Amino acid sequence: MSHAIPLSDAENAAKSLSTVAERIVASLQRHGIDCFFGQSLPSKLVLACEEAGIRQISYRQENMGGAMADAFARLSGRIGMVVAQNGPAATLLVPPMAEAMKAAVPMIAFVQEVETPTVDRNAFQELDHHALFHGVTKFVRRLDDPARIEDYVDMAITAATSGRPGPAVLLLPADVLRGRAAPAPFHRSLSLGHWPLDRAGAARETVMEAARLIAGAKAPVVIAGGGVHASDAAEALTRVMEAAHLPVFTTNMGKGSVDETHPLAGGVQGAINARRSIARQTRALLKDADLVLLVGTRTNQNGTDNWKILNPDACFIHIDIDPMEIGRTYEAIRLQGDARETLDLLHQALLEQDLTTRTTARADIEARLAAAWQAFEQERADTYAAQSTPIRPEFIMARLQDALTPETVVVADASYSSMWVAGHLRGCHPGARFILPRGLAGLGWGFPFGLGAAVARPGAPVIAVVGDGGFAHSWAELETAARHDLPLVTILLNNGILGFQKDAETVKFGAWTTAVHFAPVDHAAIARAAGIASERIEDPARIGPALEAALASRKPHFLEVMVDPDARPALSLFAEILDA
Ligand SMILES: Cc1ncc(C[n+]2csc(CCOP(=O)(O)OP(=O)(O)O)c2C)c(N)n1
Ligand SMILES: [Mg+2]
Repeated sequence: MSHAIPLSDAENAAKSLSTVAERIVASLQRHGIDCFFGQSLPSKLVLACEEAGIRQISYRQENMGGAMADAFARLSGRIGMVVAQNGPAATLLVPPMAEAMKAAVPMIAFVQEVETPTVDRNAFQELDHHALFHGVTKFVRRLDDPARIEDYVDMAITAATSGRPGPAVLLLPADVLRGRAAPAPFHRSLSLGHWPLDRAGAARETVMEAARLIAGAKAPVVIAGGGVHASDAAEALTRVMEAAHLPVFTTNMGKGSVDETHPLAGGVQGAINARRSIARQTRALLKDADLVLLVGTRTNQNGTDNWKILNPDACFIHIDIDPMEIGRTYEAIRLQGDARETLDLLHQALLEQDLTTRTTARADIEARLAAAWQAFEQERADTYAAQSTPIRPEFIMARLQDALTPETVVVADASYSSMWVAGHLRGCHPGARFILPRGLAGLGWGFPFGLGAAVARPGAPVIAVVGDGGFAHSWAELETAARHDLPLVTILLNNGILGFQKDAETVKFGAWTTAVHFAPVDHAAIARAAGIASERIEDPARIGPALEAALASRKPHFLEVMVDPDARPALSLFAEILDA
């Protein structure tokens, strides 16, 4: 929904402002941006932001600031904003933009550009930013004309928040920022900093065809991806699930898009499908499916376990905002549109069908799913309840499960942290959020994701689960957490190794390289040195009470848990080891 402010106010405000930087700030306010991740640069812009009351959350390194902006966007429904210096600082924004690009998360970066008269003279820290950002953004422009400030801010934000969302960059030459703004030739009053910006549904006739096919199918299933969360479509998906009695599975990014304790919920499907996984127990339901409704998913390698878990002979229906994702691998009835809007249309169309086949099928589906969850609980019971030392990560997940509330946000780094969270926690309401860097699965995103999440949801409990390898990318941001007093509870799984790396090399080559074992690190001491309450935990009995106290403190808190280096998540790659 767009929120217009009275034109006269905007015009008056614009007239009374003098510099380009100040006029950019007025635009940011119009777009509802009240905070950003930065490190003072571009100085003129950041000074103007702070003067206007837009809060700067200061990062220690640009990689991390970009990841914070990403998680902020995923959880707030608003665009994430990050700012940086030209040259080396700009290069460090590339990794978080790459993740946001692949995961379809809207981000706007304001990057300083060298002074206009020095362009193409090898100015200090001059770099071809257009070329730099080309592969990781939807939009890169330089603002040169002091009369076109609003045009370019609005274009960049529109690019980020519309269609398939993603990062946009506005390059701001330092001299232009300091210079006087000129009157804007056209009025702009809309607020565009929320997403999805436009909510177009798929065409009615195609929706009707999809509804007819679902009503007539013998064994339809739903695969829900991250697009369901992006579109705030959890309730809409739940209505479709209920109306047509459809079993719903999710990808890692779609985790929580339906209540995972609902009798029609099948939990996460994908590559975590070996021993001690729910996916292993529900796989037969996918194999038996004669119709697959895909919602907001890229049908990527991980989500489909190498494109093996879906029956290729099934009829596919695909709802996606991005027309290129529809039919990428599985040719499908094309429902191109916003997930929430299209699911609502599908729901209405389903109610016009004879749903007798679906109604009759429900009891059997629920029985199969209940049996699957029960078999999963039995199979994982040994590790989930294990009081052993070093501690089993599954036991930590059991304590985390006890602590989950409808408001809790769980964030994880790539590698095993993501897999323990995706594979063992059970979201207990539609739209429960688990923020995982599955765009590219880069190491080091977990901790800054947690910080961005804590900014986006100030009242909510936020817990980040990270590995010792990935966390080392982000140590410096402990000071960020302390300085801004962000109530993030971090659980570090210290197994002393690059766990996935070591185990994957073992499976593939029967050997591992010298890089995978770390020297011992006292992470709790590092956190303490940065001013954060911390504890190293070696006794499993401490986990529950420590977690409870950390959450109750509403302060940044760091729990380093010494975990079993031989604990492996149920990744299909490890199927043979785990079954041995
Ligand atoms: C930026 C980046 N570098 C390298 C990798 C490759 N990689 C994937 S998992 C992994 C090991 C992670 O170790 P740690 O963070 O300690 O987690 P663990 O698996 O031990 O729980 C590595 C090196 C990656 N995914 N991203
Ligand atoms: Mg590790």
